[in-house]
Amino acid sequence: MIHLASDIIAAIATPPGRGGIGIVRISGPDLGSIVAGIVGRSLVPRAATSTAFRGASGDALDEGIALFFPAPASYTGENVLELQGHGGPAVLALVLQRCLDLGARLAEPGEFTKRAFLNGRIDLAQAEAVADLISATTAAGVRAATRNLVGEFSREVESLLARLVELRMFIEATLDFPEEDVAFVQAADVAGKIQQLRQGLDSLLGRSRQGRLLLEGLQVVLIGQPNVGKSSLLNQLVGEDRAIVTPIAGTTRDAIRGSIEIDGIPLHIIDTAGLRESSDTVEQVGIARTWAEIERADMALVVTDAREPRHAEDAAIAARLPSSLPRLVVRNKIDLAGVDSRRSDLEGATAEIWLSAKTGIGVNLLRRAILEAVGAVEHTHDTFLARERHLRALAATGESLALAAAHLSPPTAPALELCAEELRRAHDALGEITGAHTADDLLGEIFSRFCIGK
Ligand SMILES: Nc1nc2c(ncn2[C@@H]2O[C@H](COP(=O)(O)OP(=O)(O)O)[C@@H](O)[C@H]2O)c(=O)[nH]1
Ligand SMILES: [Mg+2]
Repeated sequence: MIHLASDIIAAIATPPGRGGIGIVRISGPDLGSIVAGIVGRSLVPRAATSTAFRGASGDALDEGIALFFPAPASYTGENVLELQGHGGPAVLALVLQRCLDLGARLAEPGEFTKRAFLNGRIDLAQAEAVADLISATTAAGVRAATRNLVGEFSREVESLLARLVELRMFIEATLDFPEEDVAFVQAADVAGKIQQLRQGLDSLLGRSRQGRLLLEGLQVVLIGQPNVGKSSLLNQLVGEDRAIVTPIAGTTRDAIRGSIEIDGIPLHIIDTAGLRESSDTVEQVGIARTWAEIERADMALVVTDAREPRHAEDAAIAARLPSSLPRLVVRNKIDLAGVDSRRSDLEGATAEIWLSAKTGIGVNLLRRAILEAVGAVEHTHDTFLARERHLRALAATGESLALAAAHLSPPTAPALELCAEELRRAHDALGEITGAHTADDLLGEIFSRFCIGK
């Protein structure tokens, strides 16, 4: 697929501000006039040429390295020129303006990468990985984005697609022989093959969900009765006094956030107003916010006082949490209760961590338990940095495959038509990830979130 853009785009590719080096990047079908106007001589492909960058009157605007990458072996697949000069905003603006005067236009955000996609240099999931790699804030996030960028995620998607296409071809072909179809389909174990596809898809979905955590982090909400030590625990986890701690119940009203990283996984810890019946209007608003935070959270830490581990109010709070929300019970203030953090029980759905938010004893156990509870421990090495869009597409594919399978038990002739239709839907949904079938508006949406120059 060769997409020929007719115009030349240019942008400053390095971040704004002052730096040792600043790069203006230019891409288009024919850069002859730009090279001639700025460099004044032809460039050897992919060789660094030390040169002045010249303005309209021949005066040097800057000097640096010019690099020419002829199509199609360039980032965009078009002819690309990189002018690597000095990293000052004013000098870069002059060089960029010179490119515009010579016929280029200012690139839109993500337009270089969009051209790379349209020219078949990378697929859509890889294009998104470019943006994710740039915005990754942790080492684990970078590794996961890079795996997408080099196409590992796309290869897994493509391999599932290939198996799906094969199944579709088989079923569509069988439909042309209505006499034989049912027996045929049974003999070929289509149901078994759909089942295998679903397993492959589930595995990919699991690893992709995990990868998303690496990029965006996990929302962990601290909840419990007033005064059990939620704010103290936030401060202890974050390592600084973020939230106000007092012996007065009802101190925390606004949800307070602190971000930390455990083993490369970003966690956003949210301290909330303690849950109790209150006649104080401000506290009531705070408690309403607590419930709103619980709705958005990936996991809850139910903080309790270790001196009263069987408090009825704690059980009532836990019972009001959404049943699907993963949680850990924290028994705080063990320094006052006279118990040991070794009492912690990390197994099972009722995992309990005994700690002291004040002294810090047992808090490391909590860090580990959080990662384990969200399954982040075993997966950090083969995850993919999936976006919401990918997760939705994978989930939609899975739903269609489940319906396709359901139509096969038993495989009657009309049901086979329905099965074929569901497989077609699954194919569409899965194809969206790498952009095999992608509507233009989706492309606009994806690339507009890039920075200019990418
Ligand atoms: N001794 C001791 N006191 C604690 C501990 N955690 C919290 N506190 C105290 O308990 C009171 C309430 O703590 P705070 O963090 O404000 O509780 P919150 O209302 O749940 O946010 C404060 O006086 C804290 O110093 C702990 O582990 N040990
Ligand atoms: Mg508090």
